[in-house]
Amino acid sequence: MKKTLKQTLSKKIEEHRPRTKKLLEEYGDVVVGNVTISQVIGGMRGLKSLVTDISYLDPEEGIRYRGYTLKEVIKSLPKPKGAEMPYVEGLFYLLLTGDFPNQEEVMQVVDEFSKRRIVPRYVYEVIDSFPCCSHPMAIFSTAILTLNRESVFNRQYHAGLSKKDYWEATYEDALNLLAKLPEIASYIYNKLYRQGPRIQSNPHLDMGGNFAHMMGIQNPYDDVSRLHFIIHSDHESGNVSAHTGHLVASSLSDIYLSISAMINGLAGPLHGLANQEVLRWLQEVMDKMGDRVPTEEEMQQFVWDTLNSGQVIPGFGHAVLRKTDPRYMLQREFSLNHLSEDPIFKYADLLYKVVPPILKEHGKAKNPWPNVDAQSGVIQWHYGVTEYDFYTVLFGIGRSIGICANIIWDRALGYPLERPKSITTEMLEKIAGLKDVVETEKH
Ligand code: NMX
Ligand code: MLT
Repeated sequence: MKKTLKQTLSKKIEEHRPRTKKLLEEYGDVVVGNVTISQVIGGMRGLKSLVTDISYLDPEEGIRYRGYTLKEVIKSLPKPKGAEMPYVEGLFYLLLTGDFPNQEEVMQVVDEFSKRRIVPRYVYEVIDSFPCCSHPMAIFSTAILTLNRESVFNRQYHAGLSKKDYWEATYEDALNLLAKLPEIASYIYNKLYRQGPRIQSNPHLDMGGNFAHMMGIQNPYDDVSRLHFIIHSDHESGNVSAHTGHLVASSLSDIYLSISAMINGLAGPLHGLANQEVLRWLQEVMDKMGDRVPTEEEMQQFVWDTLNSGQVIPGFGHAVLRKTDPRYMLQREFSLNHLSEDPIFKYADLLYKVVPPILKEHGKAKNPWPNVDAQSGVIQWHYGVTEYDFYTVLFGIGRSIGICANIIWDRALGYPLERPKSITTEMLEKIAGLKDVVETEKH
């Protein structure tokens, strides 16, 4: 009998623990890097202060999961019969263990997810009681938060759980939550935008297939969902959502509290909400153009108008990347194969051409190239999900997979409460050698 994911993970954790212990006990004083004033004031850009082995973001190359590029991940993970994109459950296996699962191993995880997918009724009641016009991200975050009473970790912690076993209870919570996210999200979608009878999940389908089924959208929306969840799952640990998840979990808040919090961070327009902003912004051009795709000159003017009014161009730029996001390119490739004739794709294609030179000329953004959010909504729109307020919920399902994997490992390696030190502006001025200036100004 093949080992389960949990058994395989347990072995990996035992093997890894001495590495962290050795670094801490024998090399704890080795300097990793200096911290500059611009990093302290400027959102800690580039400050090496987090550890994760699950993914690494190279500014030029883009993200690697467990050392593999996204192309390699998509090529090497097992796929459902006839599908273009792999099982999302297989990705979870890879993120947790660093190994590509075989067919039998991935089917065990599919089965685990299927068994854990049923959402308690009270969650639906909470969703139903939201006032109208609530943003789907607020509803999604609350629905996840509501599940906190189910936490296995909390129950076991209060019964006296040993620190070395924290990860196992966290693993149970993570699987229980991840299995339910497609159900919760599709319920929110149907409630807000379809008002029809809810489509019940199909226990024989994988995560992506089941999500497409519950959304009531024909294939290849199953592959769209698999691709979307996989490429959004992780982006190393410093981005707002991953960092929030890690930070909240570091106080031993359970998975539900941590993932709900990370969803709130993802819901900001500089982060995940940019995928909704791209479509909202494009709608303005579409409204002006009617049925016509704008000329290059018209689109350039629109981009300049946005910049000149002091707004950012959503879907472009990045805090770490200095090249086109490979997640953008994968979605562009998919779009070229499946929706190249759709006017919405032509709009995105035009932006791909006109925005980078304008941002370069504008001279502010360090990275003028498109990020993941410039293309994801275009694909959703093509398959009928035109309610762009919902797009960040889709990002949130994907991101939860990576963050859950990270939190399980955080617990396994005993990472402590996160607590950096803050200082005052006056202290910074003293460090900068401006002490006298400050004292003079005070008198
Ligand atoms: N349009 C206009 N200005 C921009 C853009 C953009 N797309 N990107 C950066 N800038 C500006 C930025 O606002 C800043 O201006 P100021 O000096 O006046 O504060 C300046 O360029 C330098 O910013 P950077 O160092 O290049 O970028 P930073 O690391 O601060 O921020 C983002 C990164 C992603 C927040 C920024 O590029 C942005 O606002 N992009 C648009 C929103 C977006 O697409 N976010 C999604 C990112 C991916 N995700 O899913 O999270
Ligand atoms: C992400 O996927 O989290 C975004 O690209 C933002 C980031 O990495 O900073």
